[in-house]
Amino acid sequence: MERYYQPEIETASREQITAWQSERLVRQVRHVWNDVPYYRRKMEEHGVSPDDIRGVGDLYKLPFLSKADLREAYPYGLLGAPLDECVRIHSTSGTTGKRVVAFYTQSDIDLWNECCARALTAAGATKEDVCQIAYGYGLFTGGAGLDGGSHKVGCLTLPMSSGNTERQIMFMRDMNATILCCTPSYAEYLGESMKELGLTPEDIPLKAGIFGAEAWSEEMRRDIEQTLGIKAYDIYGLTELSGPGVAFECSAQQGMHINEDHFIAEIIDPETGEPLPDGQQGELVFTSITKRAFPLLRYRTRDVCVLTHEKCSCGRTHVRMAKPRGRTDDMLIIRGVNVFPSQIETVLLNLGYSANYQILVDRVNHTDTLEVRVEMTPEMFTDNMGEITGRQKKIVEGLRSMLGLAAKVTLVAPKSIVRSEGKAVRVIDNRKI
Ligand code: DLL
Repeated sequence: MERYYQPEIETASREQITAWQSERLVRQVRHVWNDVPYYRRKMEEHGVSPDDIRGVGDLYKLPFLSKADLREAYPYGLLGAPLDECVRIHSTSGTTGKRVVAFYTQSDIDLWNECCARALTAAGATKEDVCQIAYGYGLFTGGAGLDGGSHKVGCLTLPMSSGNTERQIMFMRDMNATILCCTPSYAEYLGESMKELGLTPEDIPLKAGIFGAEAWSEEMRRDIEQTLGIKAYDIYGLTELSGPGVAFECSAQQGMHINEDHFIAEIIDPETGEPLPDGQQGELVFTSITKRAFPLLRYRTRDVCVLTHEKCSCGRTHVRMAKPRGRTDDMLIIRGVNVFPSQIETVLLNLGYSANYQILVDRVNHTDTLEVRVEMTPEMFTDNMGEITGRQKKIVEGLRSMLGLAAKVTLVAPKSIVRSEGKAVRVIDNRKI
């Protein structure tokens, strides 16, 4: 019944996985050496040739690729297949500098769809399910990736794209959607809108959600699970490697299994570039070993994460990544203290607030300032100043004990912070301007 559970791959022994990875890595290195002059030059500068790479154990010899390389090589410099063999591009939103454009051959698309199909299957999807896809369609990979996976599993697919929340809820109810795919912040927004319409979890047919594309905390997961009455699964990926489905959660919900037959994962010390062992936090680096059109070797994601090879109760053997804590470039340094937005989110959700907040950073008289604006939920809304001050004080204390920093906290009225239909933008750092 579960067509895209592939136990021969997903529960393979470590020896088998390493053998596949070694064979594919050797082939991929030859491919980029022969077909991607930009990468060949990088390898030559680094003093390494394909003969030096005999297996996964030699991965560390290869140079890293970074976002800066992708910008420099834009648009065709890292292309690994003739353009007439490419059938699609996708692109990141590119808030700073040039966008990243990734190319796909048909076989790259097929493998990507397979990764997304595995993710859906791990969340319980079968061909009996109706899968509502509320990730954006277009250059963003979320819509197209989950759409391809949903077709492979055989679900009835609702290609909604993001936005138009009332229509989402209408289709969800009329078409009996059982699986929802969107960003976690949009899932929260959908839940909030349902409540406003007087709908309870019993009124909606959903059983599971597949949420990713941005960092979200365990507290936010609990919140979404309660509001929508579903099991909420995490999914991870990035445009440069294909899109969603690089890693996905199983029913154990103890980290995301990385599709190791397609990607080799490493954790490195972001300062020194040294590989770190299991359990140590560092920057996630990926090597794609099956992609033809856009084959990236040792690509630095800037995502801060931990890996574990410990046995998973679901039976899958592929290495798991913890929820990314944030990105090295999301990390705020406030008065010398490293702050991840996800830490602030944890404090707020533990105190009963929703994930509708904004972090404002500025510099006044040469000193960094941190302000957190938090929405009151409709239930806690009041104009009693004493009560508001008391609540603000509690949050300030919570933030001080989590971060070791004094923050200004401002409680604002429900629905006064703009909602996101895609990835939420929660940090406004005015120091850079
Ligand atoms: O966000 C691909 C995607 C679409 C993943 C739908 C999951 C679901 P990009 O726009 O290129 O691709 O952004 C990639 O988003 O490096 C992470 O920083 C972040 N990210 C993606 N998934 C997660 C997640 C898509 N589950 C960047 N948790 C990545 C935390 C995530 N961060």
